[in-house]
Amino acid sequence: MTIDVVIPARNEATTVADVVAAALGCRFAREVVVVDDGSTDGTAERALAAGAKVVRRETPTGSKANAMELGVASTDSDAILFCDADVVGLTATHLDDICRPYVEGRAAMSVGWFDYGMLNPLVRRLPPTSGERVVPRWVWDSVHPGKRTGYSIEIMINEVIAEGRLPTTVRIMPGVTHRTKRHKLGARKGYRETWRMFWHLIGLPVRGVVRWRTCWFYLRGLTVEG
Ligand SMILES: Nc1nc2c(ncn2[C@@H]2O[C@H](COP(=O)(O)OP(=O)(O)OP(=O)(O)O)[C@@H](O)[C@H]2O)c(=O)[nH]1
Ligand SMILES: [Mg+2]
Repeated sequence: MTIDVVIPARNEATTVADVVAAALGCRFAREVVVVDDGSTDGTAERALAAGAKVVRRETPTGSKANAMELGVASTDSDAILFCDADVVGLTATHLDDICRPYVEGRAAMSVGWFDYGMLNPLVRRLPPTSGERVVPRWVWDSVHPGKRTGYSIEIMINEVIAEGRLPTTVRIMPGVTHRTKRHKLGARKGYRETWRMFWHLIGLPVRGVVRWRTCWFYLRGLTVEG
């Protein structure tokens, strides 16, 4: 079984090299692919120097999901370990721990949550929204093409898993955080964008884009490890 790592990155020069280093150290990962479409801060160069294969487009694809699609298309692995490029504190051990339940056949999807400290017991019971997750290629292929857009792609992957009632494992990645939109865009714009994203996600079941039973599945069907 092969697992390739796909890292969508747009203007993540600050963190991308460390994320690539963690991915290259993951014992289950074969190849590490960074997808950069239109970065202006040298993200692709840093990723390349750190040892990643870089899929580069001069023009933006328009969204994280589109970038992920390019990354998946550039590999032929059986499974994909997705990872955001703006993660801080990530190590190869965190990624090994995410992959292990999948490799050992205990989970069809295994997800890592950021470390929210005292909130961890609550957070890890929620439908997972973080980008750090391993899924078999067929799960990605099963996300309806019309839903492979924007920043709700993780919810759409969740939906495929929930519809199949497939075993899912979540774990906290101790010490791992990320550069939020506030860091990247400044406080005012960052908070505005974060709220926009939050309401968009909340609105998905309300607007019928994803079924309520997807949420229900995650509230009762998760195996929490670590
Ligand atoms: N290649 C590429 N990567 C993208 C694009 N949009 C987002 N990304 C990357 O996808 C990852 C997650 O994107 P973020 O914008 O941080 O979204 P998020 O982590 O869901 O939101 P925050 O909680 O605000 O950090 C990061 O590595 C981004 O650089 C895009 O259009 N193209
Ligand atoms: Mg982020």
